[in-house]
Amino acid sequence: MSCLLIGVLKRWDAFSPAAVGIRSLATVPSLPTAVAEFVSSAVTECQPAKVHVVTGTPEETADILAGMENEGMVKKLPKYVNCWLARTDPKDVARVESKTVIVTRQQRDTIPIPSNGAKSQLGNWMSESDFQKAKEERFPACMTGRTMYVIPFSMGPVNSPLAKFGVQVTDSPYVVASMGVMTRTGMPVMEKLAQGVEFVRCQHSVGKPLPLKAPLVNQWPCNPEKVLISHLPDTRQILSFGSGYGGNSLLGKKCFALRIASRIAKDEGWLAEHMLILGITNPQGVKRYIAAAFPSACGKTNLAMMKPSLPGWKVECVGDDIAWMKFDSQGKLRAINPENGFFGVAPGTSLKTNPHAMDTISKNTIFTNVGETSDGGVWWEGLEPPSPGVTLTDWHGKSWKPGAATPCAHPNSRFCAPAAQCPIIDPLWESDEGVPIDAIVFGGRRPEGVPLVYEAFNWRHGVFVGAAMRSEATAAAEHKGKVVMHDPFAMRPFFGYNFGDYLAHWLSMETRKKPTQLPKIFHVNWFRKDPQTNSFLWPGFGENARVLEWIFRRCGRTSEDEAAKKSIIGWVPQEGAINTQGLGGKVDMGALFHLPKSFWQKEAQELQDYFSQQVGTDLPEQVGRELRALEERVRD
Ligand code: OXD
Ligand code: MN
Repeated sequence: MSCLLIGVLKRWDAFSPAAVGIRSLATVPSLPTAVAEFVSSAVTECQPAKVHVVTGTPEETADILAGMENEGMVKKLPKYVNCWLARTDPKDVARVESKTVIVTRQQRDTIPIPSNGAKSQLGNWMSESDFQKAKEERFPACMTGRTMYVIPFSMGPVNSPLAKFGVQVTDSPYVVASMGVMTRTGMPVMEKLAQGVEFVRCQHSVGKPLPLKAPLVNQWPCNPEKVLISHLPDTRQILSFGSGYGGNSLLGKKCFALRIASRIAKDEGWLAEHMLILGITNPQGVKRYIAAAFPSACGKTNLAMMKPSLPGWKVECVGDDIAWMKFDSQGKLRAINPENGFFGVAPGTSLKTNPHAMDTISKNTIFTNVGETSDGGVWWEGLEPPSPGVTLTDWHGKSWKPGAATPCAHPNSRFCAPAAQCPIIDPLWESDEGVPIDAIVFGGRRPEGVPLVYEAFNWRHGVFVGAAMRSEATAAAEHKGKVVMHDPFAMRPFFGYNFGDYLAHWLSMETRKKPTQLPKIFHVNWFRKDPQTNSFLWPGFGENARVLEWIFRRCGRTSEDEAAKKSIIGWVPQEGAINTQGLGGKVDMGALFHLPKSFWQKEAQELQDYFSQQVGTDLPEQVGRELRALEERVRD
């Protein structure tokens, strides 16, 4: 290929004295040298028809969306301001965990070796030679006829010492528009890159060169048979092929901010976690920040934006999915949200469950695979029925009626909205130094046996509680059915390196702080069910403030007091210590805190089997000791 259109707009002039027009590959170096080298090599491999360096201006985003609208890839939603609807190929609707790999020299750098030839549940390793083969089968000429967009981006506030940088090349304009929401892009990032900061090299293609051999479904290019989401942590590279959807294609999110970042964090002594961050203020005006890890689609966004039911309490949102946390020079754990937007699960989001999210997504939002109303709006399961006379179209684009056998919105349909639009965004959400974390909360969907809340005895026990997390599968990835899966630290699909080393890294945090400053660790379960009726025992949502109040009170306390007593699994609330005023006696607190020994004996056995089969000799001794201590405590 000899000619490329380098769409470098005016704002890049500092880097590109004369960079508009038809250019040869030789003009790519108008970008900072290391970026130009990366782009050149991607161009040579992928052979796009054009290269467009993304500036992130509103005009440019509007042009990109208008281009997609012309092609029928997105639709404007006239009911709202600057909102768009994309329908994907039904074969490209979720993260594909089975095709997500980490490439390292040794398998054990990526995953513990499971015993008895079992398959690892803690990630997929690919050898360097298999990766080379897979790459050569996919990327050469994969962008023929398409535009390669170059997106410089920052994860975290651009000037934060905790921020990290990336450059994503992609042939998907949908990805450009979404990355513009989810990350910080534009001139300040390019200036950092020009100063020579390190950056993660992210290469993405939908894998559908032009001309097409067969018509697209929903104008959504993808190549499901060839999907591969690969990570090279040693060289800080991500190569993603075949999917345009969410965590497979918005490479700043799961691929960078969790998988690659967890490895960088290990190397540099900090933590990259699948956690929301919220600030909570009591009626006296005392504020604490909490980070909380829940598996995908377990209500992190709802909790992060909660409207507390308790009078006088206030929750503010720092982030809903990812936390980067580091002990500062005072020994306090500080967290930033590396993202700039919310890529939230739509179904179940409503004025009742998350009024603040509903406000957030009322403008400048890209919706994907939700239902559409005849008056130009969106709809999904959990929302009020549309007004009389308004009809619905489902996520396939077919007419849909309530009560139909299939859902109107795909269960993993999403909204992608700027975080700054959240009405309760925390005043410090973009603070360079991050917010001080007082408590870390783990949780999952546990229909039986696991109480509403308990507190770990200490940091080491807390690390064990994180390692022991289990949860019912959800639609965020390709898993089917409601099977309870191990999901340690809610990171099972996102570990960037061996889980045993990850645990050792968490344990090592004890030595990085002042003795008094370690956050407390808790476990919550909003999803316990009444075995008789199969209905949830706890109302959840705004009522979860009652649990956060208890957590708030326990911060700074170390032992039994009027709020907490010791149990077989950790500190639990004393009777009456959770404020139930106003719940109207409808909630069976006894059932929510019942701790059947037989359940916990089975749980301990299950954990023993899991650790020995999946983690083996990579399990740190301290975690093994915590398991034996649990076995002791639950023995009859
Ligand atoms: C997400 C996920 O999209 O966890 O946040 O799958
Ligand atoms: Mn997530």
